[in-house]
Amino acid sequence: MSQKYAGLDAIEKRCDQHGLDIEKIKSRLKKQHIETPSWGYGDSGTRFRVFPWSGAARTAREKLSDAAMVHKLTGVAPSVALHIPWDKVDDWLALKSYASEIGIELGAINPNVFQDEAYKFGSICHTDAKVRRMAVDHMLECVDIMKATGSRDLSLWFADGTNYAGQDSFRARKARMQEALQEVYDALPDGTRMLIEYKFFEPAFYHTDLADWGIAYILASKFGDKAKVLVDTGHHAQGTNIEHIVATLLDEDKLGGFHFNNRKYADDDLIVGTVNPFELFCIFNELVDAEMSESKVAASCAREVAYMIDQSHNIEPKIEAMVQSVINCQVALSKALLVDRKALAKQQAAGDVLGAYRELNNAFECDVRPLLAQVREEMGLHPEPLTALKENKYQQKIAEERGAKSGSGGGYPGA
Ligand code: PSV
Ligand code: MN
Repeated sequence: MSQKYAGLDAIEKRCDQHGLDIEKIKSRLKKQHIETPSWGYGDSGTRFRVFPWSGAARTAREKLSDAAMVHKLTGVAPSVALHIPWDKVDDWLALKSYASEIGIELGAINPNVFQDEAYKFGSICHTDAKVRRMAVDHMLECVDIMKATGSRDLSLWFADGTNYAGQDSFRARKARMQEALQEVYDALPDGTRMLIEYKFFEPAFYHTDLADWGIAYILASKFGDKAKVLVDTGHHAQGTNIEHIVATLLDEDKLGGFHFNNRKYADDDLIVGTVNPFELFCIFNELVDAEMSESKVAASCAREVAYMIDQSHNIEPKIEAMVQSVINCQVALSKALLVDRKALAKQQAAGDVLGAYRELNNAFECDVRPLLAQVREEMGLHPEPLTALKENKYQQKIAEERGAKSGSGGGYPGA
């Protein structure tokens, strides 16, 4: 007999009053898919210090095992993104079957073209054709890895940029970037996609070649349907309206995926939805709106979006942080599903500025925790994933087995 969670009545009442189908909402929540990143399970830090965490994953298999635990607890994190070469193994098929044994899948493949000595002045935008060749070859190797792992998405981010005006020619760099990416695009097997991520600064401080969604969109449009834009929520200037970007890309069939995280200032590794939960809700609201929309283009684009977390936790317990991240995405989706879209459209058409705002905000203010507990119970899970994590002692077990590395100066995860 299924238990009814305290507070679920309020949600049921809202659904009744607003003509929302609670069974449909629950079934959408059960289908949510949040991909976690392998690099979120290993030790990482800032350039000032890496604080070791007892139990941090040291190998690709350990990262998969941690990701499998996050999925076991939440039920909605069934795949793991890999970064190459951080997660490179000799036998991809063996890794793939290990993943499936522990109940997960290998997800997006992220080529790393920012850590080699050769990339000091860039990778695919470098003036030296030999360096560009090296970067393209690495991406082509990643396309081969995708064939072995069965991954759908090649997720691309470039650290390319300059630090001073005049350091290089913007247009020449743009041409080099386009030529390199075209070669990779042409190698993509059917059914796979290239996700083009942008970031307005860091590590370059004067200009970044792929700085914003406009540049990513231009490239993706030139290549074709398999090329889409990836929105990393932490990669915008303060105040940028991310939900507007999301809506625009959905409408153009060019939104490919997300890297979720949050930030107060400039770094982007905080847990998604912690600094600005309203922004995350507004992003999910656009996605749900597109999924339900009469526009076939936006609806089908929304259904194919890859929802990924991109966070390297520096001081947080890593598994707990990832479970919390997944929960925050569940909360945002639940609230977006509770928006009364018909009533909202009416308020918009009537020009009722604040009525429309309140219509949206009423969904944001719902306490969705009982709904999520109910959904989890129906999925055969513990209603509180963080309690289940504490109870199952997984973190103690890996701390004992793996121990802690000694700390070191900073660096990227996996460095
Ligand atoms: C860069 O800041 C980024 O967001 C890219 O997605 C990388 O692949 C990832 O972080 C890890 O460095
Ligand atoms: Mn990212």
